[in-house]
Amino acid sequence: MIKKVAAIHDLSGVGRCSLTVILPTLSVMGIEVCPVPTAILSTHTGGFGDVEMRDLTDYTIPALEHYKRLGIRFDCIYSGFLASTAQVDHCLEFLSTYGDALKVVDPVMADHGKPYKTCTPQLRHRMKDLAAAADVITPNLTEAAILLGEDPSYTPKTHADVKSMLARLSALGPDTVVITSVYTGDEAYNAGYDKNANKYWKVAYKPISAAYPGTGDVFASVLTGSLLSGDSLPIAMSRASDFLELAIMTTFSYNADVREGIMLERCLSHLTHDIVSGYELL
Ligand code: PXL
Repeated sequence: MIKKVAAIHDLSGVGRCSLTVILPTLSVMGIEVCPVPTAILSTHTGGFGDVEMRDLTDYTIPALEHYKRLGIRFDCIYSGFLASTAQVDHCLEFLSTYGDALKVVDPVMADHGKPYKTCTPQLRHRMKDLAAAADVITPNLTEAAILLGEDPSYTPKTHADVKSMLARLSALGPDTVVITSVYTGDEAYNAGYDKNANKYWKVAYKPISAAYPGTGDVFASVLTGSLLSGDSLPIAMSRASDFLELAIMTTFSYNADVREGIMLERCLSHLTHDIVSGYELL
């Protein structure tokens, strides 16, 4: 059977992020995506000036009610960029309605030590409630610090610091935590924790000196698709890291406008093969 994911994210017209990358990524992995848009934006909020945005807060619950009337089943509820604090409650309603689904929360709020323009202090505060209700969370380092009530620019110095962050995030509720874009010593990696197995994982990647928007969304999508296909956490992390490394290397080689995100169209076919280059215990 084809797995079905309700993806509660925004739709940004230009800049390859959120639903425009989630849909093709999960589709090519053989998973059906049912988008539940939280907002429509002309571009993402990272560098295109005055964005045209429509908040769809009044849409989420009526859409859920319709799915309930139809008896639609979802194997996974996957939330990301939210436009209002009310949408935190709407996501919680989705999660409690589909209690058996895999609950993936990507707490999209910030990056590189700074919150995104639209992410208010209230929304940052409430995102913790959503993370607490998840099975899997995929914050980047800045979002991880925010969820833990630390300074958004906090950077861990050692593996022990990273493991402490992972354990404290898991203590909020989720059994599986993956922190992306961690840098300690001279190594860049994605770090994961599986509470049930009590194991910490590290998947290293080659860093590139350009920060493309939407990479967190692609990472969380590949991870979700992989977990839904039955992969273990280190394999899922490895597939997501390897794919991102390939997509970023490809995009960088063309000297493309960073704001436009990664050249997914050139790389998606790689997701049809198993690419697992390696993982280590953290
Ligand atoms: O990729 C994260 C993201 C998602 N959605 C919107 C964004 C961003 C990051 O800038 O602006 C609208």
